[in-house]
Amino acid sequence: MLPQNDAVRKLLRVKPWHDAGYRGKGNIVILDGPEGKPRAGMQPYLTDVFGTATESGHASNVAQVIHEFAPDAHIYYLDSTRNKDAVFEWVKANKDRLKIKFINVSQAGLRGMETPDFLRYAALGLILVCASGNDDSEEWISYPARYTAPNFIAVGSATRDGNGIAGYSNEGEGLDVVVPSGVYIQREDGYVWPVDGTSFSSPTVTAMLHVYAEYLEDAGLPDMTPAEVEAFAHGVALDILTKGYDIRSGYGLLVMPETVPVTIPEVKEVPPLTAEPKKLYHVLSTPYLKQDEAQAKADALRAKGITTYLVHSLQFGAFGVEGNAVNQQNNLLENEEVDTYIAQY
Ligand SMILES: [Ca+2]
Repeated sequence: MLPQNDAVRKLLRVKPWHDAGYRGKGNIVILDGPEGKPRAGMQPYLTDVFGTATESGHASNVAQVIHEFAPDAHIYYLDSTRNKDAVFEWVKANKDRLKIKFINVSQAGLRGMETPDFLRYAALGLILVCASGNDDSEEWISYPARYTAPNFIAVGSATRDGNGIAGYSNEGEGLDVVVPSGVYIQREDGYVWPVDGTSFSSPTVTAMLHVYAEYLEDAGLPDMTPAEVEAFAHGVALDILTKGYDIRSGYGLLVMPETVPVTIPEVKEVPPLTAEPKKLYHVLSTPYLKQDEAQAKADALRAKGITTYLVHSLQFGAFGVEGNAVNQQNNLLENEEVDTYIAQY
């Protein structure tokens, strides 16, 4: 990630989620034009699925913007302007294997023309995060962003400070949220520059929603339906401009929830209870330990023949006081026999 984007990551409250370990692991699809060749350094996270990219350009830039907000995500890029049916069939055949939830569409029908080709992706249950278009329209947003199914999240461009709307950003009914464009990306020779346009607001939103979905999965919570994703985006957005929904900013500036919600962490590899569990079970609570330090402590206990649960808690405040930690851990193990804890604060 580029330090030049620290300010926008802070504005959109993405940083605490990254710090808590939610950096967007998983897969995202982008449907874009022909210019999606990975630049040097992008190969680890960007796959040109059909190998048809002609050069590095618009689609490569979109992928870099996603990477700035979801650095652990892998991006599958397809040129949806050619071989449309083959592209669709690939997505249909691979979406479950790759657990694809979100598709970024930084494309817009010319002058508000319809783009029905994207409807079939929505019919698969996928969520298409779409740029509202750069026609400076004050009356309509472009398709596919304009489609009314909840599967289409329409994204416009806010100004850098998040308080206004960029002049070019299409405004109209159906606009869901805005975020700034002007995200910095890097060319192969090291040159860093900002990319402007709703094409580069949409991937920011794609990445943020993907990070939230990663959190839900990690917490063992159910996937959001398209309607729930839309409701989440509307609910978490900061209202700007005129009070309430307005066609310039939609529901407002999309930000992440202010804090990472507290959940009871999942305990992995619970061994079967043995005849005398009472003195065998230890729990290492490690809210502020580095993962490798916690692992070393757990290994040391195990080396002594003590069965040890290692509980990684990235949720801030989950174990505010020691007594709380004990209660939490009893609950999470559903085992009142646990009587020894090592808690680090
Ligand atoms: Ca408003």
